[in-house]
Amino acid sequence: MLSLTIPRVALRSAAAPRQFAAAASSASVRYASTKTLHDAVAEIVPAKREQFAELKSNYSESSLGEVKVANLIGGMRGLKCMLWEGSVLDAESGITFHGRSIPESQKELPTAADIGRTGAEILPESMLWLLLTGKAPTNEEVKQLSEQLAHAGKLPSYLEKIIDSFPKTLHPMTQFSSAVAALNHDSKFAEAYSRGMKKTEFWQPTLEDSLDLIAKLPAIASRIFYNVFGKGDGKQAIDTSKDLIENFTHQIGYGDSEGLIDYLRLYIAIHGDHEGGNVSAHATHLVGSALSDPYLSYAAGLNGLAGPLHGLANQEVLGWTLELQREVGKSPSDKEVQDYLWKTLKSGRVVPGYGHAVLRQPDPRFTALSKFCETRPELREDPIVQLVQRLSQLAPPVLKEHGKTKNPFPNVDAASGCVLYSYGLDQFKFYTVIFGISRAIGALPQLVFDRMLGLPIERPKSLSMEALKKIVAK
Ligand code: FAM
Repeated sequence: MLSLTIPRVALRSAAAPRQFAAAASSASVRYASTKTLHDAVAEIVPAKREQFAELKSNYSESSLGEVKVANLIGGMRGLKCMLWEGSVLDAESGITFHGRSIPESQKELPTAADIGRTGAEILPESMLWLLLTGKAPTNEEVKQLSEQLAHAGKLPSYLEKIIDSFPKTLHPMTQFSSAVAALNHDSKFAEAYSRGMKKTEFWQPTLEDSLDLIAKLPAIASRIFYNVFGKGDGKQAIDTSKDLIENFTHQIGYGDSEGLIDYLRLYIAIHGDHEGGNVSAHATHLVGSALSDPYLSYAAGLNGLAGPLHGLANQEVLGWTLELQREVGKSPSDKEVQDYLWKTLKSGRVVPGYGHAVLRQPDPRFTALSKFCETRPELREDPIVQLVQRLSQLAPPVLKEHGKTKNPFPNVDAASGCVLYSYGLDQFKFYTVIFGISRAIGALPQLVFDRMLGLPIERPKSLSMEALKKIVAK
């Protein structure tokens, strides 16, 4: 297996023990004036540990609020009980990645054009670097990371055989999580753990596995895509001069769509992290807390992402929007759209793409994708994209009047799948797999932080209703 993270030259010995230096890959590219991602992460380890030690020794007994019965029976909403470094979600202003909003990240992070490719959107590789280090990378650092990922993107033949053996009728998300779990066959973390590696060094093979997995996700996804939908090159060819998403888009047979390539870069970059409490991030973190390797941990996250209230929503939104279009035609009146919204609600269904467990304003990720649509003539004229924009105006008043959801505004899924559809990527069942490529760049960095800080196994306390009653009746 390729080692992604180890620079060819001059590793600080405290940060990278001998066995990792020895594993340095000939594929790993080093630019004279740049550091590798491994170097950049190693640099922040002492400060992160110091910050953690200070919190632990000075504030362990400080309260972050009380736990109410409503928290226990209400999906733990609002309970501050998890450490998550990469991003913080504010109910009003939305997500920030190490303090940067989406527009700020778009200004600061290197784009495809910055590394000599075509495209104006954030490269997911840049976001990955930011999430892991808290700093924006230089253009050279991202170029190097992009090349390292490309070099490690090829699938081992045992995995190709496993993927090819799945029935075509198996949902692509089930195939995706199974294939990801199977990669633990090659886990550097599992191997190092069984050799008795010191706890303080756990973060290193975790980083190595995480980058290996991120590098391979596009090829896993596109092999599934080829097997199920018969589109793409079938071989998951990788051109090391292309970035992660350009290669992926070629692999699934849409490589000539410059608009889709740039859309997917933005999509993957901004879907990556949404703090720790969402199901996919939390599941990855929870399973990882048992020191399961990154492949097993992220497979758990993907299984959560496959739920209709979480990642599957983008598939649901498109199905629902097309149903709406079929019922009311391509140029419906406002009243026809509103009636359809009411019909959905009265039948006891949710309006997919609306509402959020934390956000109380329109999702800034939705806003970023909408802005992308405004910049592209091919999307501005597209009937589905136009319908998505109209819905974002018409649905909130209906949902407010309906009176149930705490957030009547669009979330990211209200737009994400519809834009894919407009670009001709109309295999709905694949949409959550694309989300799954993205979530890895947020959930896996946290596993690295978990192990850098030596976080313990998660074990919250549960209570039966009987036990609960005894406590509250006192
Ligand atoms: N349409 C109709 N009813 C809705 C609704 C919607 N879009 N969103 C919430 N509600 C209902 C909800 O079902 C609940 O009803 P009950 O009391 O009968 O159970 C009530 O409003 C209160 O829910 P809430 O507190 O506002 O939301 P939750 O935190 O329980 O749930 C979501 C959050 C996202 C699961 C919920 O808003 C929903 O089901 N939305 C539609 C599905 C969707 O778009 N999911 C994607 C979320 C996205 F951000 C992601 O994870 N990818």
